[in-house]
Amino acid sequence: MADDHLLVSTADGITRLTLNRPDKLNALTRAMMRDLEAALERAAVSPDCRAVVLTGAGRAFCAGQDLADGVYVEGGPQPDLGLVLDQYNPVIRRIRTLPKPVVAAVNGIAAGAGASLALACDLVFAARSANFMQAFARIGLIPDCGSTWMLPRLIGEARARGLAMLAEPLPAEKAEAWGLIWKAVDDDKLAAEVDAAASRFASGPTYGFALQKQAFAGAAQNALDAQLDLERALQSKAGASPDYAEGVGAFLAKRKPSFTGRES
Ligand code: LHQ
Repeated sequence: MADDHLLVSTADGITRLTLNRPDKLNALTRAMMRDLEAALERAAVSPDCRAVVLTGAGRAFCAGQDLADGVYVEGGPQPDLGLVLDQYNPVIRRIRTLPKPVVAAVNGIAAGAGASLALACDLVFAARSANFMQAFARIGLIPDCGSTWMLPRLIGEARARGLAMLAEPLPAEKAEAWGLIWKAVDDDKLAAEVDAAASRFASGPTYGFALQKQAFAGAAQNALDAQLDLERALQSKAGASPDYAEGVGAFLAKRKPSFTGRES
């Protein structure tokens, strides 16, 4: 990669993506978003990747859009931020539809689009010292990158509106208590906890996880009746996978399953 604003490495079935502009709290430039999307595309199809971890270098997870990266003109007509979102939205969609689990390791402040990026992940671990901030209102914007969709679903309308309109930092422990994230952990335990989860995913039923993501995506729009049909269709696929045969076989034989993660 020409630039080191995004560190990418894959080992032991886990692709690690590290936002790497620590001096700017990993604020997102358009070049970073382009590289992040490309890295996610590779992770989606690479047989070497069965789980993705997204984190930030230094003291922050991500401070959102880099406000010095051509998104503001002093005194002049303002650029069309919709065009910027043309680069962000594919990343959010890619995370949500990635056929592998994506784990966010929120090591410090996650603000604006940085918070949205974390919340788009399947499982969010955060260091106890980290905060989530819907910073958008501080600069006259609305929450984007999926936050207006995710927040009310995760924590309800009242809290979603409070976070968005007051734009105050929400400490990781409260984020966990509210159900915004999976888990707040001691700062010095974050890496180990995330590694343990990612390793578990990397040796898990990858295809089944992909189907789970499809089921949850469907549930966001379906009534129960339609969701039951969707579950039936997806479960038929899961049940035809070698990992189902392996899982049940291992259970009955009282041994540890060895999942390939494959569809067939
Ligand atoms: C930054 C940033 C930053 C540039 C810290 N940009 N440099 C927007 C537009 C377009 C379309 C897509 O959608 C979006 C969505 C968004 O993400 S809007 C929200 C953008 N983010 C923000 O408004 C947050 C701005 N940052 C902050 O409020 C603070 O930095 C927080 C509260 C995150 C952290 O505060 P501190 O711990 O006090 O750190 P700091 O402010 O001193 O920042 C450290 C450095 O990072 C500093 O640079 P410098 O060269 O002075 O040391 C900041 O300028 C830089 N930085 N965020 N978003």
